[in-house]
Formats: sequence, structure tokens, C-alpha cells
Amino acid sequence: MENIIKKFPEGFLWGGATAANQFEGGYKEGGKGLSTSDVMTGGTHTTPRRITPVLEEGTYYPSHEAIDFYHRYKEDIKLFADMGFKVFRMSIAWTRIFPNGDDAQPSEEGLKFYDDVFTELKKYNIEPLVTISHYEAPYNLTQKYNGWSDRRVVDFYVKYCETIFNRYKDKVKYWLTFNEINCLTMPFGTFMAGAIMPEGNGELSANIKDNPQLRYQALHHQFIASAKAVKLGHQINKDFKIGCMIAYMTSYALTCNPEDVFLAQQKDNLSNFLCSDVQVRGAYPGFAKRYFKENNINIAMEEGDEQILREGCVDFYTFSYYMSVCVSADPNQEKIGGNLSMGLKNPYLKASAWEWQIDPKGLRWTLNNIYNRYQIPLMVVENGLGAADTVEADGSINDDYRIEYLREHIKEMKEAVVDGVDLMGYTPWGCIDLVSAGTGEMKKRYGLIYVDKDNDGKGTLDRSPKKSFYWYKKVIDTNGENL
Ligand code: BGP
Repeated sequence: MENIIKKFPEGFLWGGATAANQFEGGYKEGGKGLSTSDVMTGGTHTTPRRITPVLEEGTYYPSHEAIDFYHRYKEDIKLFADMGFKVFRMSIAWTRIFPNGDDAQPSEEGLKFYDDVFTELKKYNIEPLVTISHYEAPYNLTQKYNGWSDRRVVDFYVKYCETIFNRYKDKVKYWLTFNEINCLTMPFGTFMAGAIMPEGNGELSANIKDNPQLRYQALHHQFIASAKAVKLGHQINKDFKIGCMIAYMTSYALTCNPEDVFLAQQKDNLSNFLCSDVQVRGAYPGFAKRYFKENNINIAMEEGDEQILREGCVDFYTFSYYMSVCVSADPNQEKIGGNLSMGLKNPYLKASAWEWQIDPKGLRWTLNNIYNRYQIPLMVVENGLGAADTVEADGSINDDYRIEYLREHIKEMKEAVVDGVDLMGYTPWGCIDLVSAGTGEMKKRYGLIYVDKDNDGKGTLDRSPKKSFYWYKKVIDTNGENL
């Protein structure tokens, strides 16, 4: 048997990923407007975050200061450069550019801030990968229009895209239209995607009263907005590469009962492929149309929508991958104690302290599964282990568990490359500690760089490299040879 050479391609984009509302802070500075994330309180693993239409005195809102990248971006980018980053995934806060979302003119101060950030990245030859909308939208749009449920929001978004595409056309090449767009297929994802106001008790959890009709209508508007942005982006700069971003839910059948196996495939279709079929292939798949019919979901489409979708197909496919879960057609399985928040327990896997099951092999499966369907370049733009870290007396942070997690996932990515998957890059999530999107905590850390701040918002905000920082630097230096 011939020896197989396992290597990442030349020019592989190694880096890290963040989002504005989870790390910028400066929520009222530089003329920034209030965004949906700014009205979300902190929480913990067991207490859900809340959404407060009026800011409550004395309540902790993690996005307000976050980790203060707004003032410390030079220091942070220098640290990324020290690790050897080739790419840095970040998002633009829409409310820095259009504070209310429907303003006539963009804010020059907001535009200037990202100019400075991109210039700083360029200094170190770090390529920005920009998410245009990452789990936030101007709060005003939710108040006035009920967010994405209103078609008019498409035009506001496209105007925002036009503004940033024109302004940064020589500084940014890689764009993602919406973070984890498929969250809108799930009840809990609605508010986080800046879609619509929750009709519940303000708790950010499955308790939010679900309204699938509204959710899928909002999703359709995001598809139209995304497709229009892709077309426009290519007109503004033909070298732009514009991608979709999917929260990949890898679901295995709990048993080989065909009912379970079919359910797993159906979940894959509805939770993962519905959105990417629209964004990559430019049309709703048959199973989506059937699902809408069977669930009395009537999506209002305008004439020309089908053409807009067809003409706005993305250039590459990106996704987040943290875990896998099991599914079973047997409703009793949930009661046997195998129920995690996201699905059923897999007896072969260990889980993080936040019950996210760790499954490196699942990443290889997922990469192959996606590539088999689309055959366009893929990128893993989020992956990592959320864990509580301990700072030793000498200041060191020995996060061997994180190194282990990342190493095993990188190994499987390398295998997938040998399988033939066209993989462009890898940006582990929260390369610097930041606020958790799900729980609003600081304690759930993903970073290779530690930030001194606790769940109540106290701390010096000082940065320090963890053990994983030095390890990842070596990985990048050797293009993934030295793991
Ligand atoms: C993804 C989001 C990120 C991020 C990550 C980790 O779904 O795109 O914004 O935060 O998950 O989740 P959490 O912060 O809840 O641990």
C-alpha cells in the first residue's frame, strides 16, 4: 500500500473567530446605536439570559463592555499576529454603521473604526473574514418593524452591505452574510438572530412562544437579503468571496432502527441543508416545501424571488462545529435520562462541562457530508471547547484539555482533506476569551488568550496567553504538521 501524505494545503487559512457583540464593548461609543444584543442580560448555565425592552438600572448586560476590543484592538491584533494568524474572523456591528438600521446616512465614526481595525490587521498580513450580521440587529428594527419578519428590513440590510462593501472593497475579500442562519429554523434562535421580538416572558430559552410562520417568513427575508448581498458584492468587487454560515447540527441515529436512521437524515435536511440548499444551490429543496405544507407555513414570496435566490449563490460554505448528538424516533428515550439540551446522549462520547458532546470524528463525517453535496470550498469558522480555566499562582493557564480538543479536531480535518474535501481554513471560536452567546457568561471560555474578567463583569481585562496559545502558534508555524 502506498503511503498517504496527510497535509493541509499550502496557504491554508489558520486563525480565530469572534463576534462584535461578544467582544467589542463600547456599546454607546462612536455614535453606536442600541442593538438587540445590548438589551440581553447576563445569565449562567442554569439561569437563562433575559431580554429587557428598557435597560434596567443595576442589571448586568455583558455586551456593553464585553472584553473591550473597541479600545484594545491594537494589543489584541498584535497577539493574534504573534500566534501567526493568517485570517481573523470578526463581525461588523450594524449599529456602528447605521445606529437605527433605517437611517438615511451611515455614521462616519463607525466606518472609521473598522477602517482602523482592517488597517491594523493588514500591518501583520492578517486577512479579515467579516460576518455582516452575527446574532444582532439594530434594536430599533425589532421595535418598528418586528425585525426580519418585515420585508422592508431586507432593503436596510442591503443598504448596509452596499455601504461596507464600497468602503472596504480594497481591505476585505472574505465575507459571510449571516452567522448561523439556520438558527431561524429553531425556536430559540429567533431573537438571537435579530429576527423578531419574543412573545414570551423575555427569557432567552425554548420558553419563548414559538411562531414558525413568522420565523420562516423572517428566514425567507434573510435568504433574499443574503442573495442580494452576494450579487451586489460581486458587482462591487469581482474578487470578493462571499459565504454562508451554518450552525452544523450533526445528528446520529441512536440505534440502527430504520425509523431512527431516517429521523437523523430528516434532521440533517431540515436543520442543516434547508438553509444551505437555498444559499448554495439557489432554491428551496423539495423536503422544505413539503415541511412548510405539512405544517401550514405559508411563505409570502414576491415575484422575482426565485430568480433573486438563483442569482445570489454563495462562493463558499462555512460552518460552526462543536459537537454531535443522537436522535431517536422513540419518545421514551428522552425519559431514560439520555436527554441533553440539544439532543440525546451518545454513550460513546464524553461531554464538556456545559454538556456539549465532544466528537472529533464527527467533524470528519460532517466535512465529508457537506462536501459530498455541494463540492464548493468549505471552511470551519467555529470550533472549540468552552471550559472554566484556572489561573495558577504564577499566572499561567494550563489548558491541556483545550489543546487536546483542538488537536483531535485538527487531526480529523486533515483526514478530511485526504478524503478530498476542499478545506480553505480553520478559525477556532473565541480565540480570545469573550462573552458566551448562549449563557452570557465569561466563565465559559474558549480562548487561547485569557481575559481577566468574571461572570459579574469584574476584572482588570488584562490579556495573557494560555498554554494553548503557544501550542497553536506551533501548529500554524508548521501548517498543521506539528500537533
Ligand atoms: C455559536 C455562535 C457564537 C458562539 C458559539 C459558542 O453558536 O455563533 O456566537 O458564542 O456558538 O456558543 P456559546 O457562546 O453559547 O458557548
